[in-house]
Amino acid sequence: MPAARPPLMSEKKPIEAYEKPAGGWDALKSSWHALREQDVVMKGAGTLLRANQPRGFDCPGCAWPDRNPHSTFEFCENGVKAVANEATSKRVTRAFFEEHSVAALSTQDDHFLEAQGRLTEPMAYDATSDRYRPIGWDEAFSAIADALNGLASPDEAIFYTSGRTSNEAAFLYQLFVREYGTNNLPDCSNMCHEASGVALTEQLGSGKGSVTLEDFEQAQAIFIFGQNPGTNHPRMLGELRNAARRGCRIVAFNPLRERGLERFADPQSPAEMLGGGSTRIASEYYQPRIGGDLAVATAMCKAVVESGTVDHAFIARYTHGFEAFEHTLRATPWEALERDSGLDRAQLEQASRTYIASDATIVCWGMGITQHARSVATIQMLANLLLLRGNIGKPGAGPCPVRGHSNVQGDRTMGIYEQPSPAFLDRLSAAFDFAPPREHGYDTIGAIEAMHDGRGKVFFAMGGNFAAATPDTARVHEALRRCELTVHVSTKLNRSHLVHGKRALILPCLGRTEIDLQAGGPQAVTVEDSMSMVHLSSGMNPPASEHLLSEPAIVARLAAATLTRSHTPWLWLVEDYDRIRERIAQVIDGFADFNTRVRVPGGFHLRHPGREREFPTASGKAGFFVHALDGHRADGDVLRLMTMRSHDQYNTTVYGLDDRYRGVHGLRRVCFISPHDLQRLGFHDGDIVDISSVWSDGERTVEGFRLVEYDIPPGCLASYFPETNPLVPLDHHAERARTPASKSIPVRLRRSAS
Ligand SMILES: Nc1nc2c(c(=O)[nH]1)N[C@H]1C(S)=C(S)[C@@H](COP(=O)(O)OP(=O)(O)OC[C@H]3O[C@@H](n4cnc5c(=O)[nH]c(N)nc54)[C@H](O)[C@@H]3O)O[C@H]1N2
Ligand SMILES: Nc1nc2c(c(=O)[nH]1)N[C@H]1C(S)=C(S)[C@@H](COP(=O)(O)OP(=O)(O)OC[C@H]3O[C@@H](n4cnc5c(=O)[nH]c(N)nc54)[C@H](O)[C@@H]3O)O[C@H]1N2
Ligand SMILES: [Mo]
Repeated sequence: MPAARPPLMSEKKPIEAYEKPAGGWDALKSSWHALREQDVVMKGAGTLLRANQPRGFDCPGCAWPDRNPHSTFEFCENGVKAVANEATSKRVTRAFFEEHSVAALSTQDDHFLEAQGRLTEPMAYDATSDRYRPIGWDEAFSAIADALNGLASPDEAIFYTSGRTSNEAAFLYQLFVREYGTNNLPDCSNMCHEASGVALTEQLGSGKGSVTLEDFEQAQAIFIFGQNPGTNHPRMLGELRNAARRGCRIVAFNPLRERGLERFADPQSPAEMLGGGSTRIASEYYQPRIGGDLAVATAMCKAVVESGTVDHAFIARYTHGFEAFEHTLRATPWEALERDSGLDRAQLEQASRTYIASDATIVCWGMGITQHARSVATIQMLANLLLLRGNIGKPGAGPCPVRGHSNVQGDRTMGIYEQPSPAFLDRLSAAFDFAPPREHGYDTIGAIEAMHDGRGKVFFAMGGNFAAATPDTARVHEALRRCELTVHVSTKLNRSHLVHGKRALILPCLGRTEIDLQAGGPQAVTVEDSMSMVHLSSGMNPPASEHLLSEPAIVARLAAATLTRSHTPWLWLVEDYDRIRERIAQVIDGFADFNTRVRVPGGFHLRHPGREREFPTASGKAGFFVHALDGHRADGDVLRLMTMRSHDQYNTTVYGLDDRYRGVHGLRRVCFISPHDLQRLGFHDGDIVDISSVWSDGERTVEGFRLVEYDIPPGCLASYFPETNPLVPLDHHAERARTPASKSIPVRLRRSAS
């Protein structure tokens, strides 16, 4: 008998505290494991060397910008996982779908679905056999065209986008959707950094971050709120390490002590790898309660004002609203700030002193800030804090919302937005000779409501996993099932293919790592990172299957099939993506000479007016905004649950079952809880509980979560998404931005019955 294959990683207990720094040898081991598991060891090495290189592809992992384009390969464990899972040797073929009914596949978890490999040909759902069956591309496009043209109004169709879509595909896609006649363009941004866009646009006149990587070299202090870069933006740790080593203060606010924010051993530093050393990242680490950041930021603003260290010249010249803001701060009692933040006055004052002592400060934030009811207020308070000391439009300073998907920022720039501005539509109309719809479309929550109550009948998704990523899972599934037709352009099998409309199609597409061959030769696409750098991405692996089409080609062929009277030369445009870029240059600000500028290694930077202290708001100035506190009350047995990412997942894509830095191995249904709450509620570490959210329209429950005693503030719980998405009520979302409040779900725990 052949010997069993030895385990690649040492056998771990399910829960075992991780004492090492982030990164280090374990990051290399885990990367190697990912490559081996996907059977891409040989191809993988070559593939990885082309990640984020001038003539290579943009890593499909996160939106963190690339370092110097001429530098060597930047190692990133989770980038390796993202690439390995796209470049995998595994395939989902027609035989796979023949073997497994949709009902059978529906019993499998997200890890299983992802592990099946790349989709290989277009498939259509057949209700009689409950199976997906092969369909030709032409037949698929004409089926979608017929469904779209058969609707009573174009507003009955919904076109979702996830943030991996290239600029070229996104531009064509929004053009197609608007020529077809609707602005129903919800996207993953609606669930992600929408609150940042809403808050900053109103306040500073641009919804994007203003800093670049050079600012990270010049900052004297970097504040990081509600973000876990060790897992979600590992390349950011390199910047933080360099900053820490040159004496920049790094201050973290997070209910959990995330290892990547504490200590990092850089896999690219021989001294740290061989010498066993590491670098301390955060010089100060505060653990506010979940949702306590509005109070934290308010307290810091108060401390600045009361210490008399505001930048009066900056405030007088560039801002409005300071007097009212100052007045409110002085009137806000410290007790309220302590109660709401979960930090004591000494901690809040210490953080403020660090802020005041720095002449150049960056404030970063992630989902721990945006996915709350008061997220817009919190972000505006963080921006108030920056404005108080003129921390924008000078080297080493500014707001830095750290985006998620690798091109989520670019997709918005290209017009993937349900609320397009009249000026944008005017330019689109002039360049393409049609009358775009002016009425705003559905965002993600609006789309779910519309499909649920019958106003939305066709759902088309350019990437992503709508059925799993959205809140209120039961409601969303019902909504998708009520659709006449659901269509997914995808690389991998996921839940959204199994929770489908009466008719359903899967359209498999090329990934970033693959050669995109069109009539005009191999094509490159472009993306925009979190710091507004636009650059080229070209794949070099042969496509996973000969039947795949590129995303731009899918849009063009669908448009040609659907819009029989369009003046746009769809098929001609996709023969050579330079032609698409020429059209982008005509319509989108900042893209003049696009084809030339993007060919300079490293690409080009899109101007951010705030960098020059220009604030194109209604008043022409940056604004101070007053926001009342939440008025936090301890609420008996109701706790606040945040739903976040493990180290082994990419959003709804589950790569593995470990969360190394948090010491979890082989399981995902865990719930971190403080020793205080365990005792108070009569539970023990290891107990299995059901979690129910407490909402006006009743309870939503997920079952069988293992309680893990953890260093987390009392009243706070943490679990992974998407297992907990059924708990998020659809109407529990950010004021104005409508980002689902998936970081502050009010819940009760109950011991599981079995
Ligand atoms: N490997 C990998 N990389 C990714 C992703 C992935 O899933 N895997 N996803 C991508 C995407 S789309 C995004 S948006 C980003 C997400 O990157 P992050 O913004 O880091 O997302 P989360 O994992 O949700 O982590 C949120 C962090 O906020 C903290 N937090 C939660 N609530 C609060 C709060 O109320 N206050 C404070 N101060 N902190 C809080 C949590 O403890 C956690 O550390 O990552 C991108 N990169
Ligand atoms: N509870 C809770 N819910 C959340 C969050 C949370 O923190 N907590 N985070 C929210 C956030 S920040 C986001 S961004 C959303 C993410 O929402 P989505 O973007 O909708 O979801 P993903 O899981 O990133 O999508 C994964 C799928 O994308 C497809 N895919 C991968 N690469 C490509 C490609 O190149 N082209 C195409 N066409 N398809 C591709 C694959 O089929 C894969 O299965 O989830 C949100 N939901
Ligand atoms: Mo995101």
